[in-house]
Amino acid sequence: MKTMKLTFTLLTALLLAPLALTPSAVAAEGGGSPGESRKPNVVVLFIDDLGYGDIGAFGCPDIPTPHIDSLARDGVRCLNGYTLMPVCSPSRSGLMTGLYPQRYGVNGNNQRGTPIPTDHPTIAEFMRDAGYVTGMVGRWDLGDTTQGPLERGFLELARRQSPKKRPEGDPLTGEASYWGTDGTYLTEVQGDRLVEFVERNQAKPFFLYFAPLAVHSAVQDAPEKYLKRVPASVQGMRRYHAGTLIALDDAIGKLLGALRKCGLDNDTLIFFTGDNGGVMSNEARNAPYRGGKVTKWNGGVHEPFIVRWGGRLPAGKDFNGLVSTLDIYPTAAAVAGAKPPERLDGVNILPYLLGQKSGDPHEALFWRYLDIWKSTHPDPTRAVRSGPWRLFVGEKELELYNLVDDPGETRNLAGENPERVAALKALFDKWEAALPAPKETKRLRSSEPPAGVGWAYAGDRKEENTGKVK
Ligand SMILES: [Ca+2]
Repeated sequence: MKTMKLTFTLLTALLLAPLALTPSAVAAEGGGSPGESRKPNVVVLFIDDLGYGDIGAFGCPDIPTPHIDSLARDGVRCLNGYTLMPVCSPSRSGLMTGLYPQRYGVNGNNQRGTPIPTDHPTIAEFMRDAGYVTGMVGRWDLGDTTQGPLERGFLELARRQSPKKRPEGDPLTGEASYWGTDGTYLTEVQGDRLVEFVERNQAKPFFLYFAPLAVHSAVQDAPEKYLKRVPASVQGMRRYHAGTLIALDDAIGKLLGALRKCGLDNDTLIFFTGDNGGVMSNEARNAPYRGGKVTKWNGGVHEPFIVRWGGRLPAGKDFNGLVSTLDIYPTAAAVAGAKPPERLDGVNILPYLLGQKSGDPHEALFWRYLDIWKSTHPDPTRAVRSGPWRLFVGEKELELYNLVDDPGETRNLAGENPERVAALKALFDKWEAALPAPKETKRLRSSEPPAGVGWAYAGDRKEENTGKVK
């Protein structure tokens, strides 16, 4: 323990010195002796099917999201933040491992159930081993059936209180239900679980991962009380989508209230982003970008991305460099004051957000999405972004767009820029050459949080299950 503390103190001094520790940040480590720096908490809010243009702080004109907007007001708004895939499972997998999921054979939702590496710590395992209480509320949807959240690093896990399928849901897609069999609405329950976790663990450093079902289908489950708060001008499926998003904003408001009440605003680094673009058939808004969930276009992967750390990061600042959900792991490792695994694809973005480093954190970001054997998505996506440029490396043609001048990806400039195309294609080819060849795999199941009410705990910690959900 002494060695750990010494290591932590040294690493903290090295890693956090440039961040100018404020007096309020100096608190007891893990409730220990006063005068030591407390390890900051890390909270990751990873929203399902979130359109770039559906948050007020990112230009949404018609859905109120005041609590999420407050994160941007009090933190850094990253205007070029990206997720790893235009679909759920691989994006979640890559966030947890800090690796492009294609590195271990995950190229789409059809490879759901593929194991994540066993010789590489997940971000939850890493933070747990760095002395954090790790907690998760929400969807997992990655790894194989032996690699659930409690097996891969989370000590505390909110049970799944709603059925996995709506009784009247689409028989093919089996939309997940927001309604519990006991009449509870999932997003509200999840908001309460977030508060419970913060209050229970307020004296210790914690890592909290919130991966809500919202705003994934079935948005028509949104309760009337939220639909009443949707502006009258919002109609059709977007009305239900808006109600679902308003409920989510309230849940995040509950979490922020708990952090404030516990005096943790300046001891908590918060990431807010999404797993993939908004569902176009639900009338989600991905503007100004083209496409959305499952498409190859920028709207499928360009996400709202906010980083807030009270008293440390600037408030109300915009950052234009390329950032990725891959960066969450190494950034969390830096604030935990522990050495990250060597094999990570992201970077610690804090020096960039603080203005200590200039330029782009990434020379390029890459996508390969190959759910090609699914008749509804016949086009494989191979793409690279560098600076303002995004190149699609199609099997038949190359497409080049300048996202600053043409966010809607309407003008293919490949023909006019052969040298740029060649340079970007070389970057992509180099990245892809290091990946295993894609294999078509049988769609498998992932592990999911256990059903019931309340919390489940890792290992031999006490079990708590006060109800059953069918
Ligand atoms: Ca999703």
